[in-house]
Amino acid sequence: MERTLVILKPGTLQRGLVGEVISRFEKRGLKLVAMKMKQLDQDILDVHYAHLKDKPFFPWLCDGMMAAPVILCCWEGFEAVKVVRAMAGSTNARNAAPGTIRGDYALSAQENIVHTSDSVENAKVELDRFFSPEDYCEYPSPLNQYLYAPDEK
Ligand code: IDP
Ligand code: MG
Repeated sequence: MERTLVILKPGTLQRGLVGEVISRFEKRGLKLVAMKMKQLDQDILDVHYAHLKDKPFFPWLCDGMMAAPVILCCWEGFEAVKVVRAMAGSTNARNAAPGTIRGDYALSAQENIVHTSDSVENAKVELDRFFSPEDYCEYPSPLNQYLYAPDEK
């Protein structure tokens, strides 16, 4: 099973949407295997958002990401990276389809509720950035027989 990183951004906590957003992933059938609350700082954001360092909005993005703690989640499932990414919707929430998280809860290109890993390779790098091996919890998944066909692992 694949694993992907979701960050519930500070706005999700500030707006009281943490439970709503987490419940979407739970209801879809994804398995929560690691979770923690963390105050991000500039050093980790310089790495996490290195691809945006030269953008004019980079300082505002970082201010928003440090305005309150974030909730870091690792979700597991068959092809979880693309499934979770599709659930988030377009980066600019005004372009995000209704039914996606951003399309239902946000109106901004910056303040867009969640971060989701964009590829399997980046998911591994990002999970290692925020989680240690001992942060992951092992527990049974008895519902998998109802969620997946035998070849979907
Ligand atoms: P993603 O979060 O959908 O993967 P990225 O391009 O990786 O999108 O951008 C990371 C974050 O930077 C976005 O989630 C958003 O918060 C912010 N961002 C991206 N593009 C813009 C923009 O044009 N204006 C303001 N903020 C932006
Ligand atoms: Mg991205």
